[in-house]
Amino acid sequence: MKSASGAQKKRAEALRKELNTHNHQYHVLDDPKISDAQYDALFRELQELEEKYPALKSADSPTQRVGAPPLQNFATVAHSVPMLSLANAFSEEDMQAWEKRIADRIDLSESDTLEFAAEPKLDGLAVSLRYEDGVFVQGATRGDGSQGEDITLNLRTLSALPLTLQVSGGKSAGLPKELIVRGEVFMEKAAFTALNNAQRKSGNKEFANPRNAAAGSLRLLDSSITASRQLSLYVYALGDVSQGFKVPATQQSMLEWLAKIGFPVCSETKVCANLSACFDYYNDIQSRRSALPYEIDGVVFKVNERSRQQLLGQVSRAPRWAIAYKFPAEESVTHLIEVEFQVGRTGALTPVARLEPVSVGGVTVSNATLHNLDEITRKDIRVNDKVIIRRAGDVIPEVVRVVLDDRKQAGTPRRRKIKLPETCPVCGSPVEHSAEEAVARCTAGRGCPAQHKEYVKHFASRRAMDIDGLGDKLVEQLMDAGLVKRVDDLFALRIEEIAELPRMGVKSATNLVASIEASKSTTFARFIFALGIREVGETSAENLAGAFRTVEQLEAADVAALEAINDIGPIVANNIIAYFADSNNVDTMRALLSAGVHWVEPDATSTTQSQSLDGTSYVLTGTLSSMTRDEAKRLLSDKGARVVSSVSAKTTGLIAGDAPGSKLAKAENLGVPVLDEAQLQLLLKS
Ligand code: JCF
Repeated sequence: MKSASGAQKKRAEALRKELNTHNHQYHVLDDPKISDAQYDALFRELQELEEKYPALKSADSPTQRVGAPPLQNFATVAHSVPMLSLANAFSEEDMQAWEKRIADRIDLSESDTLEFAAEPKLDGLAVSLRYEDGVFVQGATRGDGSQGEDITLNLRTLSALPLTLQVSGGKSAGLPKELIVRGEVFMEKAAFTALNNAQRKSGNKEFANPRNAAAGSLRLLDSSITASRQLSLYVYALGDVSQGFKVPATQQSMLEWLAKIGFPVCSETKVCANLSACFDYYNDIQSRRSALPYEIDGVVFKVNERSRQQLLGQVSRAPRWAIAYKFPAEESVTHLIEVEFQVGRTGALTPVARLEPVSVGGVTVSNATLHNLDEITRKDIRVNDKVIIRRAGDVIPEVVRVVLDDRKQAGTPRRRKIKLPETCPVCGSPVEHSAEEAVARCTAGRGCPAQHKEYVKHFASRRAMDIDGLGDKLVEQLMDAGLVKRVDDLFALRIEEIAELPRMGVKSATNLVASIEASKSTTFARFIFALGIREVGETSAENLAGAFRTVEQLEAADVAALEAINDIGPIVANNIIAYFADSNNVDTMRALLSAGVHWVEPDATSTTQSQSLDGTSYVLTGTLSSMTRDEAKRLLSDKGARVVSSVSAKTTGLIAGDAPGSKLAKAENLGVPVLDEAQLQLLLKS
């Protein structure tokens, strides 16, 4: 075999260095400097060189991230500095007690303050990473804290893990000879969903949660499978560091140093000046929990000064200087008492689990959605099962899975399979379950009281007629009392009759009548959306309102005319025809118009003037502070812009609010301009 020339050796080294830098730009800094294609070309060049001259291969080569031949078993790694776990706090009182224990031990003088470093507590797998002369040489799991498993080959496949560390200004002068860094390997929510979809399609076992998916992926003997999983990493602590190396004095400056030499560090870390600032941080993170791209189960607080950490030391396996302030659990176990079917606006039957009440994420839950029958079958859920309930953020609680082991327990109640009812549980009409659809439906249409009630709720809702103060509960009360039999009855309601309802009074009744009156002045698009035609959502309603100027024109349209409209296909076109073919619908619509529902016909001059964003397309990501994303979408559409959901090279701009998702990286990658909220405001004023 030929050996590589000096020039080839140099080239391989240069390629490795360049690829490692771009990898860091992309996966750690979220700031790619070259295109994917350029990266691939460099990667292939290195791969070819290494294949031709295997002697050029090195353990820190980016080509080694693709995985190595499978292992028989993992070797054991001894942690010379033990990997600690964390004590937990569950309340502000627990936190106050923790602070007091610290203050008692370090003798704070009057003027002394106790600073804390805060970071989200990631729900993943703790790892220890060893670097020698700036090169990654070994990685291990926590194991029991003093001994873990050698998972070096698996860790090498993580794109965010630096294979070589960066030092500005030459050689490894700025680095300790030996450096052990600790952190958490985790899977982002989006990667987890994608993985489970792929597992389902290929008939493989799905993972219960991102934590299990991350742990399962890291503990595979075949690292080429690990390479195919999208695992992320954040580092947060040090293990051994060579004698004599000066480690930064605080937790926060240590994290900054780790980031500087190439490690991924969570961008949410922050210094809190006192305990009250810690509580603010905790509350802020908790409120943004569901919008974060990864799962967290609390906040880790650490005494910021490392000298004080040393002074405090540890008890058994947990440091005195750190604590995990946990969020209330989002998952709980309870007993599934019964399954009932709820009838929605379109007649869809949704199975709902009646549960023994249980606290989930700090809220008592006694109902949870089971989505549809396919989901029930897939998860094999039966009445009397022990089930795991999940309530993430503000979403409706759902049944995640069955505790299967409980079925084997003697003395537990008999399980019963869940069957779809043959008739509607509300009106008794036949239920239809077509082969193409996951959902089963009541066939009675608005003749079914349940469907009708849901329709009135839709009519009053914010995106439809926007009747302020008329929520779901009040609609139920009005309909149960017989005051509203059809939507147009809303416009004939009198203050006295509303005031009679439970929990209402003259004042709230007066307000309600005023907002019903105010809702009469609407837009054609909202009116069309409020009619509740099957599958005519807000966007279709807007397109229809733009294409037809009056109700009469819309009513008279045939399938061809409807299908000519942007985003209206044959199914929706037929739904519209069917809607106007039903005389009940037409009567109701006429009654609404006679009751005074109206809108201003857009005139030709104002449209041309306001369509300044015609022909542009925007994507929204993250949280805006001055308006909701829906409002931003409407304001942009009003100016003629198209608001789409994913970034492509053709996108005019990405509008990024707080905590933007992966769309930001994609936009930057494609060179799509990124606008912040202030720039959005300017755009809307233009
Ligand atoms: O995010 C975590 N799961 C996490 C775990 C963060 C930390 O800063 C930790 C930790 C476990 C031990 N720090 C220590 C000392």
